[in-house]
Amino acid sequence: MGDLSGYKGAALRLLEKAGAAVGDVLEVRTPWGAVAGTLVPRYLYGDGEHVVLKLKSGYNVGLSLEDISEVSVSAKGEKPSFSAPPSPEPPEGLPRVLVIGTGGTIASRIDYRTGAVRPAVTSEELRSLVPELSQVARVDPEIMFDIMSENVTPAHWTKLAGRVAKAVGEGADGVVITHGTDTLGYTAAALSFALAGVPIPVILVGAQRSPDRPSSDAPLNLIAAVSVAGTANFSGVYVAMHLGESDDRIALHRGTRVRKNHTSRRDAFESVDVPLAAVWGRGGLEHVADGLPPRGREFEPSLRFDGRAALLKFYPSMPGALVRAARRSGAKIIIMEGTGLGHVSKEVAKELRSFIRSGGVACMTSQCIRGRTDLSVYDTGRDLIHMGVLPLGDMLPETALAKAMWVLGTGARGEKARKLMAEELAGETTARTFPG
Ligand code: DAS
Repeated sequence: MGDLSGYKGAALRLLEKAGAAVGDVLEVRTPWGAVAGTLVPRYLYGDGEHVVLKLKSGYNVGLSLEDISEVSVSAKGEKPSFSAPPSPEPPEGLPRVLVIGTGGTIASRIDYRTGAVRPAVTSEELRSLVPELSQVARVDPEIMFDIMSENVTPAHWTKLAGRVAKAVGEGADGVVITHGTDTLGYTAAALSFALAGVPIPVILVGAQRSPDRPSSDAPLNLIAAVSVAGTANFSGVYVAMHLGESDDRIALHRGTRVRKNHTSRRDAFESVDVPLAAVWGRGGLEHVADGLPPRGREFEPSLRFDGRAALLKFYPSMPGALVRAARRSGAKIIIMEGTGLGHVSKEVAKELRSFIRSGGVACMTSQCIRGRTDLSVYDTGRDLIHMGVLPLGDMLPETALAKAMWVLGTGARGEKARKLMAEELAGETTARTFPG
């Protein structure tokens, strides 16, 4: 009997009866027609009610036994397995780049035993996934977390910032952080504050399509990130992701001005109201914006984050109780995402007033995303100014939240925290909205 790893119960019996094994090409009859694909292993915690096939397109499909009338083997195959092919040692003299893994889909592969996406751990594995890396830098991989980025917290930011600061002390030429894309912008902003003045490039990178898909953006994003981290003559915190849909150019976005603006496109990330920091093509950096900080700056990082801040999006009919709830949950700074120039209803404004009176800091950003807040145009805005709400100009709401958590991490509260929120510290606000 062939290998049927992970299959159990009725699914196992059905596949045994058909003489199928993992790696075989099967044809499965369903009410909506025949489905052909390669049988992939189930993971340890999977049920006994499904058969999983990898389709020609690269997608996996789980078919419920209820929908299967017949299974036949159309071609025998080999069980898929992953083993790192030997790869040459990188040539001497290349820059040293620490690659920190945090999870997400980039630089990962499926562990068919558990079904989890497992990060590549050793240099060997990383190099075998993206062999070009060997030509670009001496890569030291290190897995710090293995989580989807929606589970990233300020505690993770503190650890990451600490590890980057240590890498600077160890003489790394650059650091790359692989990260899920969903909250990549938040982490980039957070690290921009904690690592303000960092003397080397720190490049965050993700992937919209996992490396086991032919259309994956992971390899090029990673090559660009490592190349820029190792060789760029500028420093600071940036995000490297596809510039367009085609697989040839990577955009470098400033850590405090970047946002994921599309759920699935490879070029989902955009710099908001600022020009790109740089563009990388297969031959190296093709364009670098003027004024980026050089390598080798003085560096006195403040690495700690305190998560007692909240980001609330205003909406028509928003109950004031939501502001009270944030306050009761311990928030010391509330970032509002107001409408238009930065407005909220009277009811919400009233709650913000009492939050401020109790010593809290209330800040206003705009859910328009582009443009800046201006609370002087309408009465509603002026009332907010009078009660002490701080307009944050064109600071992105997510950046404002990360900044608030960093400000609290420094120990600042009340007026001192408000002052820090108003000061430009890491390129989070611009004097003039780009392009005009
Ligand atoms: N859920 C996503 C995350 O970890 C997937 C990804 O982009 O890696 O942010």
